[in-house]
Amino acid sequence: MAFSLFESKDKIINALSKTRQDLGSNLVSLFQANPPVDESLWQDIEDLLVSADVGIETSGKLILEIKKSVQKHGISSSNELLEQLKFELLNLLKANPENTGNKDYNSTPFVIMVVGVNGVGKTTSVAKLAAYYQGIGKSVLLGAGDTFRAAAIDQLKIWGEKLGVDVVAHQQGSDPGAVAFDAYNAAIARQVDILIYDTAGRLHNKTELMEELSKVNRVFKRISPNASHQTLLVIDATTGQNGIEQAKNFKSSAEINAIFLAKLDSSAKGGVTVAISDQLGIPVRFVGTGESVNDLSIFDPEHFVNGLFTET
Ligand SMILES: Nc1nc2c(ncn2[C@@H]2O[C@H](COP(=O)(O)OP(=O)(O)OP(=O)(O)O)[C@@H](O)[C@H]2O)c(=O)[nH]1
Ligand SMILES: [Mg+2]
Repeated sequence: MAFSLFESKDKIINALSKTRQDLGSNLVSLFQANPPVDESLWQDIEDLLVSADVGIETSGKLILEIKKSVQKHGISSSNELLEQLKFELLNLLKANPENTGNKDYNSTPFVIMVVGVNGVGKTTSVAKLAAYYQGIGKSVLLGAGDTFRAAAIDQLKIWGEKLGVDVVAHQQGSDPGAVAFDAYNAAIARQVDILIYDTAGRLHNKTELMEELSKVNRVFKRISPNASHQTLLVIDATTGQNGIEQAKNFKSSAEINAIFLAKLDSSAKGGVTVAISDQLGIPVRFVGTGESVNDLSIFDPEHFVNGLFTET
């Protein structure tokens, strides 16, 4: 599997089709009508941004920046305004430098713990990440940390078989910390590059479940105190602004290093990506672009902004 498969511009552009229909096309139509630059235009732009889940705060910030450029550069044509909007969107997406980077691992085995609320796409994303890392020549091991349901363990094992990746799993109902301990030690013994550890879906307001994540993290830390691991939060793009709330809550009880934005292809609320970048200070690293194992794209701000407005 080629590395470039996951950097494909087309994947992001295709996955943005619903958001583009709702946001990009409406913005383009708005500007094509060549409206006077007045309060009612700003309001229309803001309404469109908010309806695509860019969020009130982030939309307000964008409008303010465009207004500043309008004053500074004397912009008056609709075309220039649209270009300025794209520029400001890109600025927000790039504000977090790691959004553009591809630095993933600095210790071996590098542990990626995948967390998030129920049904957001964690286990599928674990499989996609395994395929991605295999594709760039890394050896991968999976840890079945969702011991809550037997089906969850089986689901991961099936992916493991398909990908030819081993899965460290215990019985249903066993301690996720013990799975973490065994999986990490196995990864060390086998000199595996990347250990991807799946977790059970949890509501961010359930304190004891959030505490369980810290416990698992402590297991990894205890085995290898100096290693810097990654906790990757999966957000379901179809939940829009609700995903921001989830992330804020996860962030308050766990150190989240990166975001995997799943189901962008099913969402008309892809504008939430801009809000995530602006409001959370956590880089969006990966985007889920479909249900198959290859439907992963490395997040690229330029491709994203481009894909919001055009199909090519
Ligand atoms: N369209 C689309 N569907 C996705 C994507 N990622 C995951 N899914 C689907 O979302 C559903 C839930 O996926 P899972 O990976 O089981 O989600 P989970 O977070 O592990 O769920 P729990 O373990 O029950 O909390 C499945 O039907 C997946 O096929 C994506 O990027 N695009
Ligand atoms: Mg799961």
